[in-house]
Amino acid sequence: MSKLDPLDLYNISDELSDEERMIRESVARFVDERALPLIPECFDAGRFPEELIPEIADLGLLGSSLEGYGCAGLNSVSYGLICQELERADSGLRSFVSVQSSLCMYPIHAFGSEAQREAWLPGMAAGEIIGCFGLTEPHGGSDPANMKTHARRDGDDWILNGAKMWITNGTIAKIAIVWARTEDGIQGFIVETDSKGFEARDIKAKMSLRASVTSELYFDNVRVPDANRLPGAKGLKGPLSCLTQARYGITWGPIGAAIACLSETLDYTADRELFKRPLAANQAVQLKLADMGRRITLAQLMALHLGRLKDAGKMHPTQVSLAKWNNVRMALDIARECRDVLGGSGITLEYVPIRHMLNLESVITYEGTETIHQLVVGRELTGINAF
Ligand code: TGC
Ligand code: FAD
Repeated sequence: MSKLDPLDLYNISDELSDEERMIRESVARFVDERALPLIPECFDAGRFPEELIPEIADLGLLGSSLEGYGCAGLNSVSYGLICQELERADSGLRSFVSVQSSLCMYPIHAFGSEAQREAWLPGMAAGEIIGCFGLTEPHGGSDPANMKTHARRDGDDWILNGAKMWITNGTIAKIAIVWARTEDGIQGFIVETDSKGFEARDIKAKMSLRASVTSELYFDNVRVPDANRLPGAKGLKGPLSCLTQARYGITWGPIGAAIACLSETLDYTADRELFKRPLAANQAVQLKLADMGRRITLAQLMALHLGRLKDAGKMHPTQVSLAKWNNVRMALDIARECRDVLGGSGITLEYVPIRHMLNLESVITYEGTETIHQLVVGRELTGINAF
């Protein structure tokens, strides 16, 4: 019998097309050769590696599943694999690509006018124009229907006032997709960040996603031309549809983080000798490792099936909630357990688990907290809205 790959126990790779495998391998190469040598220092310094943006763009990873406008037009499984490989390096790198692709380019592609698509998407695919997505507000992100940021019509313009909180890429963005209450319901605006009255400030002293930019946005009578309003989005459905795209990517990303943790822990427990035998020779340790293999395999199967459903146009948002909940919880628990198995070494940035563990505390909170996704699934099962 041939030996199984400990990080792919069900040979998921065999289920991928040649193109999907090739994409995964090229992103994996970028991660190993270019990202991983930089990431621990970036995390330590609290710095996003902006110097990687041109290479990320050259690989076609920005807006990769969109058609036209300089985008690669890949399928959803390929987008998932991209997220998985990037998050094998760091959740911050995957976050950057999620926000640019699913939260900024997707709404322009799906809800924008032809002029907006032509004006913004090619530069965004090339990594020359960075976007951020402003939905969450300081008084409570789980309930975006209660947003206070508002836009008032003034001739051919809109006047925007309010604030957004916890915004990835905020201070490096050239445009912000801002969701605001209007007389005609919630609408989305492409706000140029050099507009008068717009301010972005970095949130400091984060203990999670340190290799990512997280900001607050302020709008003080910002004048936005009506030409920058997304004409195809009315109501909360607009931003929630963007979240479905990004959450889908997040069902794959944490698998990469979990794989990175398990891989390092397998090496560590094989090499480390305690009580005259390798740590991996203890039943108590093998039980932990086997359980990690089980949980990673289940997450891989879930993500792949979800991706195939999405590519067939059959994916339901509740299925995304189920997978986001399961796969982030899986990765967070595995990162914490790997940190423990590494003993004292596990608390340093020399090994990956503590960095992934800290990052995953954000991943389990953003794009809908674990509780929100549990309640979405509960609502589906019972028909009762418990929010
Ligand atoms: P509800 O009444 O359920 O729905 C309002 C309308 O939206 C539709 N809808 C969806 N459409 C697409 N995808 C989804 N996932 C959708 N969920 C709902 C729904 O059909 C309805 O349409 P219509 O036509 O009937 O009007 O809305 P609700 O107010 O009860 O809220 C439901 C709830 C709690 C699930 C929602 O508010 C929610 O998801 N809250 C969590 C908010 C959240 O996830 N924020 C994330 C902010 S962005 C972020 O975190 C980026 S991190 C980026 C990174 O760095 O990776
Ligand atoms: P709250 O909504 O105040 O929730 C607090 C607690 O209450 C949570 O545990 C929650 O699960 C629980 N809770 C809420 N409602 C219920 C209920 N009905 N029943 C039981 N428990 C409940 N947002 C953006 O718009 N754009 C971004 O780019 C972005 N990037 C982010 C990056 C980072 C690093 C982080 C940490 C967040 C980011 N967010 C972004 C915000 C993120 O989406 C919110 O943090 C998240 O939606 C939760 O909102 P909140 O932090 O206000 O918590």
